[in-house]
Amino acid sequence: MEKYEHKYGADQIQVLEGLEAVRKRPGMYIGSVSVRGLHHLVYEIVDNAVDEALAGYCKNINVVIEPGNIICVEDDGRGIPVEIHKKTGLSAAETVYTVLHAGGKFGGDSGYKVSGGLHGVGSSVVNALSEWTEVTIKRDGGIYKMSFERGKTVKKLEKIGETNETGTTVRFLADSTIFETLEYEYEVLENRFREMAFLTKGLRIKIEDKRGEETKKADFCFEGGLNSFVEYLNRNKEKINAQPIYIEKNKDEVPVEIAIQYTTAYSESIYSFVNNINTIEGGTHLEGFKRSLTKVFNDYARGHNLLKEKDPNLQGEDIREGITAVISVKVKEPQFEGQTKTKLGNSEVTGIVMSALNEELSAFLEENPSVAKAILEKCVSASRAREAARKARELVRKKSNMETTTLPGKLADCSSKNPEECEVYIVEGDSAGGSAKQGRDRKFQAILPLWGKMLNVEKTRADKIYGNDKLNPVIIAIGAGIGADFDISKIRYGKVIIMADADVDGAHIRTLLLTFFFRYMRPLIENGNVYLAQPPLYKISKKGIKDIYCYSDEELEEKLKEVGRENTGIQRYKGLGEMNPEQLWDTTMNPETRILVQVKLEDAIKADEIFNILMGDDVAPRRAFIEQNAKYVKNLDI
Ligand code: 28F
Repeated sequence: MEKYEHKYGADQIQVLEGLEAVRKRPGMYIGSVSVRGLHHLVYEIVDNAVDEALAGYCKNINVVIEPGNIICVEDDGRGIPVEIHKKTGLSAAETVYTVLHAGGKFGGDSGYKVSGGLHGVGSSVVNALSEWTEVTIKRDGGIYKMSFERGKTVKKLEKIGETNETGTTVRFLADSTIFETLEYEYEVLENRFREMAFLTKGLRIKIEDKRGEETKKADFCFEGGLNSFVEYLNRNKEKINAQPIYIEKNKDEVPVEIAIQYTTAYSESIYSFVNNINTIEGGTHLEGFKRSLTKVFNDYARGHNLLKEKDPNLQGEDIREGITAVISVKVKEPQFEGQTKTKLGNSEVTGIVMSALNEELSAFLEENPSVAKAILEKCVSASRAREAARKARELVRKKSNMETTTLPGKLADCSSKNPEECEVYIVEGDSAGGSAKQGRDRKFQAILPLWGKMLNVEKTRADKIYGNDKLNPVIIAIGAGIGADFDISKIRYGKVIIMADADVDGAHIRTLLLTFFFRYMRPLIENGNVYLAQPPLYKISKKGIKDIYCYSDEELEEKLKEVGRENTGIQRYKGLGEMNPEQLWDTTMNPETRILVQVKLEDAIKADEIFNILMGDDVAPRRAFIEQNAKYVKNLDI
């Protein structure tokens, strides 16, 4: 730290160079300059307010998206300190907003136990990447204000009034010369703040979107913490234990909070957080959770004769079938690993989570024998299904060994064997499949037609997936296995493209296939290999001009204005089958002209929920979801 201060000291020029580095390589600090990076700016500021809440001083955070995509975040914490900082010669507040890593600099004994985000370095990054920033602080009886442009101080901190309240308010406009878009997505922010409120028991976070004619708003405050989180995740599911199992414990100064509730579903939904950051890649805390869960349930089952002596132990996956759980730990010096730096590496955390859960979960099971029995019955039946699945899988393997490289009969493969350039179109219906086969470039494009009713994996246990005659061709064509066996390095095509009609049936098959990929080949989605083809909705034909294809109603209107409506033919395509091979190539398959939508996994929690709603048993939430989202159905982003 000494060295650091020496280097930057009071030298303003160096400070500016620091922020200049952020502007030169914004991706290094916020991941990207897409809408994702834009949202990151808001999270950085809100994280600081949440840190103040974790320190025990802030109860309310208000976020407003103002017209013009200005963000305003307000908290009722202590207010950022305003006195002059000895080393920099600047006020502490200005230092926080202009010196890169300033947060860490004060980190040691500022009363901040742990911190999310970039550990407090966020403020100066947001400042550097904003056209302007305004910070207002209420503290020590006064109201103080300062402002910046692109990270540079344009108005020093000055006292502008008196108050006996405390808190910090930050307003900023992201820099349009840096970000691809300034358009915040309300739903994405709302989701993140709901999650943050679940993770910080008792903290109230409000969000308001004042950009449109109608203000959208939400108000989140959960006294139940993770208990509320799990109840929310399971709100549309059939529960096995009515109340989540809730554990809150401090072990070796690491706060551990866990909530568990079993449902009758077949999937497992476990979400883990470290310092409020979603650890998508898991890590040592998740490892500890899984190990303890397996041990405690096996011990209980043996102790209570639910497993006989000759029975093998239940496996982890048996015990996790139908589980919904959230794990949150707060770690002082987290080490993040993995591709996206969302995997906890601190080895001591495994044991900490294990010992917390071992004690509390076994006590819970002893006190609630009927719940324990209901859960274990489900685990035992999951273990039988797993055994059946293993047999089914071996059968499939044996078969495919005998037939060695036999690809599905319906697959028209491409001649190239280089996965990087190869694509497979999964096409609904034989007639569209026929056109696609004739229209394709057979060097790198393969066609797999599907027909008949696709299996809904959301309502099916794993043993029925293996050997299913609708899914098997898809599995074998892709060539990388499924479930725990899935190996992304073996995929035969770099692009797996779902091509379905732009109607309700097409949407259905698309969702069925996406559900299957999400549950059984998730890395394929995570790795960005799954695409949706976008066939045109209309063709405009007019003498003397080339046919024009339109992919939406808006585009049709626009193009009709350009060419005029007189003597103009408009064809509405009802299905892919109506297009001849050449048209299909021109509009949907030619890499030069086609539109492909890459399926992205922005938010696995949301995606899990959507698939469950769309494909699960409960009808009412499905109808509500479809009604709410009808206008988006064409581009279902998960
Ligand atoms: C809308 C965004 O950023 N809120 C914040 C505080 C409070 C303190 C603080 C912040 C100590 C010296 C680094 C107050 N009193 N909302 C926010 N509230 N930062 S950010 O301290 C900053 C560190 O510089 C604070 C006593 N200790 C800490």
